[in-house]
Amino acid sequence: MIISSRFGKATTMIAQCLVLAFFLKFSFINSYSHPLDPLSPTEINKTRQIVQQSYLGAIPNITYHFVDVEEPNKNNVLKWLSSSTTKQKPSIPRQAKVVVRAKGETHELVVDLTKGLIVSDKIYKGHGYPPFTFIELFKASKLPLTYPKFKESIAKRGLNLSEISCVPFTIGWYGEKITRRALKVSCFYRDESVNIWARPVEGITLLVDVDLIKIIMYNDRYRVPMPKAEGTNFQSSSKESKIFATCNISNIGFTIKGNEVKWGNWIFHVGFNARAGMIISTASIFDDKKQKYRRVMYRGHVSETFVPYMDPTLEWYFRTFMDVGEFGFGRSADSLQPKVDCPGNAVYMDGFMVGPNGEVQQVPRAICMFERNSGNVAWRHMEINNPTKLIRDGEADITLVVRMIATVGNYDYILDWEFLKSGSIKVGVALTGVLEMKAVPYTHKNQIKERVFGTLVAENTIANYHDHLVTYYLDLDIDDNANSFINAKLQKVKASGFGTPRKSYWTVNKEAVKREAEARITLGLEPNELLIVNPNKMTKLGNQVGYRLISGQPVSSLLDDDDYPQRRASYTKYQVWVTPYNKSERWAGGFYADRSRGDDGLAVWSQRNREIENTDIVLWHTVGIHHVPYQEDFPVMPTVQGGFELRPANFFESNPLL
Ligand SMILES: *[C@@H]1O[C@H](CO)[C@@H](O)[C@H](O)[C@H]1NC(C)=O
Ligand SMILES: *[C@@H]1O[C@H](CO)[C@@H](O)[C@H](O)[C@H]1NC(C)=O
Ligand SMILES: *[C@@H]1O[C@H](CO)[C@@H](O)[C@H](O)[C@H]1NC(C)=O
Ligand SMILES: *[C@@H]1O[C@H](CO)[C@@H](O)[C@H](O)[C@H]1NC(C)=O
Ligand SMILES: *[C@@H]1O[C@H](CO)[C@@H](O)[C@H](O)[C@H]1NC(C)=O
Ligand SMILES: [Cu+2]
Repeated sequence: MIISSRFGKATTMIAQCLVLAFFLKFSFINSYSHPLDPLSPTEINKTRQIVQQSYLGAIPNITYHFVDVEEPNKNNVLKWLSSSTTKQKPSIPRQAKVVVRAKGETHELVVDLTKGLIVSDKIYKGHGYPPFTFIELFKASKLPLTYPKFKESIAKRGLNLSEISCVPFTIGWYGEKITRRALKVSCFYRDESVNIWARPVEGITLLVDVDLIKIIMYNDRYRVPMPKAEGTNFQSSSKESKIFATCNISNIGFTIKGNEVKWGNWIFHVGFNARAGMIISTASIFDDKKQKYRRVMYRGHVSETFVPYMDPTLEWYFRTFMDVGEFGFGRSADSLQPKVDCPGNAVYMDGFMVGPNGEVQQVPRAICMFERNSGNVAWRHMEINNPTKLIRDGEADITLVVRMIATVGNYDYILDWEFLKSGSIKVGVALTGVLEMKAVPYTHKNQIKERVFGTLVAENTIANYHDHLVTYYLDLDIDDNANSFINAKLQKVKASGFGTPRKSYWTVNKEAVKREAEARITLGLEPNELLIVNPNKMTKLGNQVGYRLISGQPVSSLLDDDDYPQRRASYTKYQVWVTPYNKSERWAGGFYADRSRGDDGLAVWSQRNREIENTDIVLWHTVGIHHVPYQEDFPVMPTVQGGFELRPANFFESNPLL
């Protein structure tokens, strides 16, 4: 417990904290299970065992690229959840989806953990590859250090080879007929700085064939001065006043049973996998008036993240990352630092996934959960128009936050799901970390005569322009599966025939969207309200029950439709899509994102133009920023906040807070 004693009150503060902590009613019960639970360490071990005992085990050096719980049949999960006794619960086979590579082929397996068998084994023949294992990434990053031409390049630059760190980058797809699993490796200079990104060894391109673990192309085109180390460090010596105070822990409390969380009027399930990271499932809210839990969301998680850099030169053009599919937010999940990443009252969950050889990898404190007194007002009012007394009332906005942080190379994505007692869910994406920087000869802006692709943020350092487009998968089920999507347009009407001097007003035209094509929405062009409603359920007053998407600042990719990275991430042209539910359609950029060609993914599925009215539908929403760097983003950038809100819209009979 770290409490500042600057005010000489340390003892009393400790006493208060203990008293408050006593009221914190959270508890863990580990034995509980839920069909959407992530695979436990034991289950990951067992998966490996089953695979190794099959014919695959006889193949030397098979590598594990993905292991997750095989998505169970949704209707069975819902039946399982709604049955009160074990007898009534449908049996849901506990199965793992496994992607391994053996003899240069990608195998997709379904492993039944109860039967102890591989129940499905397919070789994937399409384009694209699963993410690299961390051993492959590690080996690729070490190759330059023993490569004679690279050593020569480093010596020519007068740099010390033992101070070089190299980082592997995925390379996208640029129309090649045949692709290999390959990475480009960029190298950086530490030498008195921990901020490697600030000191790139510019001008070198180095291509690694990952199956061969071999450099297959090397090009040293130009030399520029190494940016200086001074001013690049981001570590701070003093932590005082940089952490959350332990007090005040509020006393409402929450319960965690296995992976299921109960807080306020909410109940939901928190999962984790290597790809999406944190996954929120089966979220329902208790309706006081109806005295029952009502369904809001079946599953929600990050689906893909597109980060294209805007520098078309030889050493940079390929940097057009799809962080979720190529690396994985779960695999990039960092252990949360108590009181820095999450406040003192947070509780933590570990994450588990598979390592390159099928072993269990644990991320301690991958997810945190905490109650937050946001300092906001949940509602308030003062009424002066009562003859006898003035009335003033209100409520503080106390919320529950579930958080993880993915550090994908240079960037840190802080991903929040915040539950409000008003029924809102706020999804937060905050960006911090270090910019990707390019070394240049210039120390002042007035020296720059050629085209550059970013901002001069330090001497000899340009931070290149780029986007962060984070796409969410939101399988909302408002009161049941059968839902419709409404793009309610606000339209101006001429006011005539009313006998008043008003000339105009606006009204709302609500119409359910019939098919996928009309559900591709560019936000910000016209005022509109986006709703997911249940057309079969009305409030007592006859309004369709629903939830509304309140988007953040609209952002979409500005690249040409036929530019290669854009073809792979074509779903980023619209901020909103709606598709009918299909359990295998979850990854907006396609499952095999590495070197993908855009032939799988949201934009392709939506081309079928299926009906989406009064059926089980999924909402996709992209948030993010066009990142124009500024000097303040150097050497490490202050967090930029973004996100969106899902807010009840005629879901309750009246304000649920009262
Ligand atoms: C998984 O297997 C490894 C090696 O076989 C063992 O050391 C570890 O304890 C196992 N973990 C669990 C949770 O079963
Ligand atoms: C398997 O890996 C070992 C050790 O990394 C290596 O010596 C061996 O050549 C590999 N075998 C094949 C068939 O790739
Ligand atoms: C290079 O770096 C290593 C360790 O980082 C150091 O021991 C060595 O003295 C350096 N060599 C030169 C020539 O500066
Ligand atoms: C904690 O909250 C209680 C009640 O809201 C208040 O009386 C107390 O002063 C707070 N303590 C600290 C250290 O902020
Ligand atoms: C579900 O999606 C996959 C992938 O897009 C597709 O192949 C399959 O036909 C779809 N199933 C249904 C029932 O539409
Ligand atoms: Cu950025």
